[in-house]
Amino acid sequence: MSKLKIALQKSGRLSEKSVALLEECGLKFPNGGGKLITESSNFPVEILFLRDDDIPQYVEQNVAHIGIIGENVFLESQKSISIIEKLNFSGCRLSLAVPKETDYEGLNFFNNKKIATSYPNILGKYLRENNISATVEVISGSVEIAPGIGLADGICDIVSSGSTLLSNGLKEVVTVFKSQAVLVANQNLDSEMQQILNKLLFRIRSVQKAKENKYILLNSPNDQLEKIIQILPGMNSPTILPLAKEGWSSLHSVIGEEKFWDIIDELKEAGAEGILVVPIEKMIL
Ligand code: PRT
Ligand code: ZN
Repeated sequence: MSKLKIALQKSGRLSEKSVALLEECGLKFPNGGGKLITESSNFPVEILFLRDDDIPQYVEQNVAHIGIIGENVFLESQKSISIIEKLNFSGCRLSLAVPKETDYEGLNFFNNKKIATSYPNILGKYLRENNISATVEVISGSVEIAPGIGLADGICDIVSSGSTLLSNGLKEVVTVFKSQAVLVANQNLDSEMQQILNKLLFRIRSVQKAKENKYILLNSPNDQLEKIIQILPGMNSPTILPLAKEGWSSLHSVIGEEKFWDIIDELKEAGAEGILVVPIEKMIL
């Protein structure tokens, strides 16, 4: 049987989480060994470990059928491949930054200035769309030192915590693009590969959905049940079980974790007690 070839970053910010995602989908792999190609023992996939920048090309050429990369790398590559799922990890932003003492009043600052970046395509498009005429200096690494050594007036680079900018005396002034890890695929997969991909995608979505939601259990006086059910954002009707204690019930439901923090006080005010919020491992929809 043929195998779906998945390209993952060999070593870097995406590597661990990419492998972890496949493992959460139940795929087993032989441990480590620094191999460049490995097969799952219980799912028809083969993993190719590559530099992230090479993945779009491999996927376009069908050497790998799918891959996990940052959306920034996807956009910059301009390859004919498709994003099939956003993966909610390795979030970051591509931002413009200038030396912190710069008197920056708006995007027009960059007119007739030099900007150093490893993302000339994304930046070029952004500048065109905003009618800014700047010179783009393409460099492949350590972009943040460019202003300090007189190569450029500003930079356009990936930022996550912001500490790299800070320690190089720069300040972030514009977010050009928000990025996260994405699953990309070749646009002409044959039906056998598409079938394996669909099976994998179903598992990925179940894992993702589970991460976004929590299982909530609480105790409620019976005369408050109606009110508490109204407070809970209902994705489906909650389970209600009688408690041994007369006049009380236990209520079980699934809610988005973020929503939970918004409604916790309301729940308590309505008389809910013994509230438990527990993680969900898989959520099949
Ligand atoms: O060797 P290979 O080419 O495979 O790896 P790489 O060095 O090109 O990429 P890598 O591993 O650094 O990043 C892979 C992907 O992770 C990127 O394409 C982004 O989608 C995502 N990502 C998330 C980041 C960051 N966060 C990040 N902080 N990529 C890079 N950075 C760098 C940034 O370039 C800057 O130098 O970290 C620095 C800024 O970080 P803060 O936290 O100081 O703001
Ligand atoms: Zn890279």
